[in-house]
Amino acid sequence: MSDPTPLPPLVCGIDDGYVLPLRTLMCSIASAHGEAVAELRLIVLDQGISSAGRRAIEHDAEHLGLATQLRPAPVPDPNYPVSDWISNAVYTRLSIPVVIPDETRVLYLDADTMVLTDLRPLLRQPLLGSPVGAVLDPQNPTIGYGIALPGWDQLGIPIGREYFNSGVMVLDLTRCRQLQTFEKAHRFLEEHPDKVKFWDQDALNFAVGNNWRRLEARWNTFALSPLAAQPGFAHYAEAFTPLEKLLADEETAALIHFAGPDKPWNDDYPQGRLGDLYRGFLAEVEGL
Ligand SMILES: [Mn+2]
Repeated sequence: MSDPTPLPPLVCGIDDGYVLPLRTLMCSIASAHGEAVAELRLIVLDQGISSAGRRAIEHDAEHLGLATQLRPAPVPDPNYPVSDWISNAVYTRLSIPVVIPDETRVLYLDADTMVLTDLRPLLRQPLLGSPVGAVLDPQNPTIGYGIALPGWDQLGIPIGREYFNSGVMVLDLTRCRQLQTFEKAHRFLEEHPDKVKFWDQDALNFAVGNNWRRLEARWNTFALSPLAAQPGFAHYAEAFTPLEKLLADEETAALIHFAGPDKPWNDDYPQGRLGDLYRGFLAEVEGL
């Protein structure tokens, strides 16, 4: 017998530039769940998606049998720091408690992820009172030994504290509201824009402190093998998260995260198993 309790929704947040990755992620979700896709719900935080983009998402949702709702998200504060390949849309996830006041728990997924197995165990993962469940960031696992939260010493954060990746998060929104987690993240970005390296992720780690539930690495496994094969690749966190283990994690991953500037929907993405898998879902989108 399956659990009759309705599952919390999945949540993504995108601007118009990420419509195709989102549709590819939706394909991977449908493929990983078979008929159980009918138990899932997806809420898309709409950060200025074009009407053609919205139509495409709704069309795919219907064909995949994935109940999908688009909700307008407020424009992030234009003064929040952005850099490199990252647009202001990275802060869309910080509007979750405001745009989704009607849920007590959600699973947030970045649009640069690919789902390979059933997400239902993750949707039901107990957080034991923590506001956030997440996976240790494989490239910046601890404060002071990577480049995350560069102002950590002035902010009073102890060296060596563990740091999570914000691309996959189970959020207990009731706890977040009690602890004012998102308010603290916003205040951090307003007060300390000079101490931000990883955008929303630094802000959420600052706000949450050490009070986050550690999830298994398979729920947010970075696609590192295609990058590790490139000349000039360096892994700075070897002492905490050995590269050999991270590469082995790809074999058992439930969810692959294409973090960083190299994206598998671009033609220059390195060849390999993960890129091939992604391109399979991309081709499926074109056929829907
Ligand atoms: Mn990401």
